Amino acid sequence: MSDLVQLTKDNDVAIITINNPPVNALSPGVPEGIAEAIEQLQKDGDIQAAVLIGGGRTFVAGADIKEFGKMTAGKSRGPGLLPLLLKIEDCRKPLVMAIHGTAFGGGLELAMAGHYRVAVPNAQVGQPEVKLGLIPGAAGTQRLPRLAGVAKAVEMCAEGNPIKAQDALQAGILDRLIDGDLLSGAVAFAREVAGKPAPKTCERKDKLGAPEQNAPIFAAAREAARKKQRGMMAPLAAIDAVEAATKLSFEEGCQIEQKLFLECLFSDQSRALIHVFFGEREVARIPDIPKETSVLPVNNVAIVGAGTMGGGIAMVFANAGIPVLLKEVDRAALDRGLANIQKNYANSVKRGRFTQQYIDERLKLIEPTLSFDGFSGVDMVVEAVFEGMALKKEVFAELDRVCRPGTILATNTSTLSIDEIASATSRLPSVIGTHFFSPANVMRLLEIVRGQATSKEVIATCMQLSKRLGKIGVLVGNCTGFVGNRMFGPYRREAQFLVEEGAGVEAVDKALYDFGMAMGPLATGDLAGLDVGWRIRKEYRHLQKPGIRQPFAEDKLCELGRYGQKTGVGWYKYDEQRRALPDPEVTQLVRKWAAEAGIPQRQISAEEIVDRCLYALVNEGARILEEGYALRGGGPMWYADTVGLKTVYERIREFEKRHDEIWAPAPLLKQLAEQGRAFAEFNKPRTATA
Ligand code: 3H9
Repeated sequence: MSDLVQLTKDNDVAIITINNPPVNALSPGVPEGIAEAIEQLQKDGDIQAAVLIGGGRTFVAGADIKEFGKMTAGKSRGPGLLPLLLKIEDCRKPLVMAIHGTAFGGGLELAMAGHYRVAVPNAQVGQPEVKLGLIPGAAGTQRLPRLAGVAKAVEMCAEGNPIKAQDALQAGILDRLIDGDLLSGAVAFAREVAGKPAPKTCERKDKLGAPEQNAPIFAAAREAARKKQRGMMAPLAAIDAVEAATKLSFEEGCQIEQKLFLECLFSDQSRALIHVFFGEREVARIPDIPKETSVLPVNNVAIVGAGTMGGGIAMVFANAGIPVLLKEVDRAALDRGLANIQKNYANSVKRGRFTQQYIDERLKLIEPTLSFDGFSGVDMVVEAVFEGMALKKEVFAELDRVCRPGTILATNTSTLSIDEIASATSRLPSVIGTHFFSPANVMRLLEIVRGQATSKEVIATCMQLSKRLGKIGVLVGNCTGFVGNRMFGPYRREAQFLVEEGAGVEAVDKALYDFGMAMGPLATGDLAGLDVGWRIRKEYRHLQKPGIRQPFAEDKLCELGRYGQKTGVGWYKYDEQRRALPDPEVTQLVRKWAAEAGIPQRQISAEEIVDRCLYALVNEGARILEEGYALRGGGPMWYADTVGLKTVYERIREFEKRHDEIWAPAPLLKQLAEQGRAFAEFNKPRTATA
């Protein structure tokens, strides 16, 4: 038998254990090992029943995602799960699936092919394939509705969110929860059912519902998928596959599922989402900071500044169960900050994201203060005051005085030099950037900015902390705007230029929304606050090269007090529910300013809008990669690779001819395009980040 699967005996019960760390994925060798174990236990006259369990931290977290790339490249025919699952279901001796950790994707499909399922209370089950642009491909869409009913199966397969063991028990996916030792509980359960006929999930029909009951479920799910997972093909395919389960035989339903699974597997969407899955894990790998690097404890934190960012960051820590001391300079600002936090939490309760009890517990973790008293007792400070170097240095000098040695001193600056901020302290190795994106309690990206002298322990701690906070921590180098805002700058610059050249505000946003962005760039500016960029531009105005075109519309909107959502007007005007409405006044103003600046007005196509905004991102991204401020390329670089770098390069050259040196192609882009290569192949010795 393969090393990945072991067969042992507890008297009359066979125990199959999968040992494929870290998550017992169904990699090559695992399905074969399970099949062999089933054959052996069938032949063994002493065996009356069997248990299948995962070794280590979890049951089976799914098919091996690495195999999908091999399948699309024609190098693998896939894990061959369907025949294995039929073999399990046909086994004459009852087979009990014992679940701890996560039974996800192929893991849940495996479990559902067993005759019974038991789990520890903190286990989770789910069909998360849609998050990879896929649908369950081993009869999950056929067995799940048979166990849990159509509505639950549609929800789980189309949305991809896991459910807890207790809910799974209620839904009929599990047969029993086991308190205490899972294996002993599962073996005892197996003895209870030994000798009885083994129920087959595929033969059940009692939960498949009637067409008139099912039709509204499918219709509502399709509508929700079109809205919430806009443009994604997998959720709709998952709904189609579950619908097939209600209309066709099990075998025919499986065939439909296979066809849809393969369509999704060979799509660009799934390729991109699988890239994201591994990318989000790859970011944890930093060449000069090995996994074993020691980390510092972070059991409590202090935050300086209770504005939009400080308040959001306080919520992030509180949500992770970490007590927060939240400091402001005066009572009014502190009260405003706390009121905002309460309002945000109240909204989450309204939307059903959190319960009132959860919120009450979080709020207890946030202790407001007007002084630095208590800062000597915290493990980490996050500074989130206004974006100005003089102020930041003042705060850090004070932190240096009041914090005990070893406290991590982090700044939430979005653009300023970490090294210069650190120079206000006597402890350069403890200073780091932790740049949260607005709204901090929602956005998943957390840039961790490495200063020249930041210690490896402090970096490793912040990287680990980001996971605890539910963020994707990405280590970046200390350049102006770091990586996120440095790329975002040219993207939003082009959005403004386009409006100044005659494109409508809504036309710019719509083009990028239709492309697939969650929001258009101008609406995003309104959400984050136009004054943030305005303040930063003022700080850096002295660095601007004379004679280079600069966007002016947002600065002028800010001069009129139009900061975006927070003032009720920005690029758009906002109603009570913060819904954006077109504002003809903005159009008139921009046309007037453009005339004053002598900018000729013209019709601009959606294609040009998308190309200019996205290729501005790509061009800047190429510079950042080449300069070593990012360790690896991200989403825009992946997109450029899919378009083909030669095409991207040529289009950028066109823009350069029309708009001058701001569009000069990045040397790395030019080089890769000429060599017929892609950003994914670029692997440069690291400088600023490692
Ligand atoms: C599927 O099953 C299709 C089926 O219908 C069948 C079709 C025929 N494969 O996230 P972590 C790696 S599709 C390969 O840091 P955590 C991961 O890359 C699949 N590798 O830990 C990482 O590697 P490294 C459906 C996988 O504790 C390491 O394991 N299943 C897989 O925060 C640890 O992962 C899913 O979509 C995998 N399936 O979270 C589940 N899963 O250390 C995807 C993980 O080298 N996985 N790895 O960076 C997850 O959601 C989380 O990993 C999990 C653990 C919750 C399991």
